[in-house]
Amino acid sequence: MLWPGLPIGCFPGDPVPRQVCADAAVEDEDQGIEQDSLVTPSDRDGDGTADERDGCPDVFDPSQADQDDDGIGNACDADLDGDDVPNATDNCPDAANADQLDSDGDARGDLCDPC
Ligand SMILES: [Ca+2]
Ligand SMILES: [Ca+2]
Ligand SMILES: [Ca+2]
Ligand SMILES: [Ca+2]
Repeated sequence: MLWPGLPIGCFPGDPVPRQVCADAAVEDEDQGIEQDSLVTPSDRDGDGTADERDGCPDVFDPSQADQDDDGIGNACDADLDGDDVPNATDNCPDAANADQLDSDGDARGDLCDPC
């Protein structure tokens, strides 16, 4: 028998530590009401990194990779390489080249153009 809202296995008499089941029940009842955020930092995307330290609090990115170290994780950074040119128009989205130099005009910046 399953109890709605509780992790599978959370029912009276089961071997899951009682605290795990109790926490799950509390979260379900509170529905986001600020209450024990100091005790249990919220982790909206459930990637194991608390929102306040999560480079992308709404994107599941357990690696927390942040190429340009700007505090915005790669998974949600509109400018991965931090050269102030948005990924969509950056001719080297993974290499900082604010000048966008493209000597041979093939739409790939010199910095990341193999030929
Ligand atoms: Ca995240
Ligand atoms: Ca970043
Ligand atoms: Ca860029
Ligand atoms: Ca670039």
